[in-house]
Amino acid sequence: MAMKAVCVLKGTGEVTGTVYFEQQNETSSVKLSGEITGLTPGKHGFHVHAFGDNTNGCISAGPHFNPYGKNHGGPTDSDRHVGDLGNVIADDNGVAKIGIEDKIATLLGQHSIIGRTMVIHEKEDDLGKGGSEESLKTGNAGGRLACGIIGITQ
Ligand SMILES: [Cu+2]
Ligand SMILES: [Zn+2]
Repeated sequence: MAMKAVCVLKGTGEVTGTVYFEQQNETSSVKLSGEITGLTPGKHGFHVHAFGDNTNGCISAGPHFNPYGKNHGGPTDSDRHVGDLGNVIADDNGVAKIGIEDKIATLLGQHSIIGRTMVIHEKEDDLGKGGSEESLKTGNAGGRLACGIIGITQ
């Protein structure tokens, strides 16, 4: 059974975006598409955070979604949070086009990312390679520019 989801990113500044998710079945990867605008050019950390809670802004989304108790890493690492989708890259106009295929994050089953929060960060995610404790938790990606709750769509 295919599943589709969508997330509208908003924050306190100019950064906005829409992210679309699609997954064919339990064993297939999830495909993300869409666009984020208003960014500074370059890389920005992009994660699924644990809670679908934006009551106090993006900070209420909590830490990276990590149901298996792993360290922070990059999308291709085996030691990574389920929510670790790496970086998106904004062009000179501050626009990041999203084209991600991920094998770990899923829209289906017990550890689905639906109902959790997608966050776009101020800085580049070091993918756990920063050589510090913080790198293994957050990737030193800095502040949360915009976020939105991942919801089911048709
Ligand atoms: Cu994050
Ligand atoms: Zn992480």
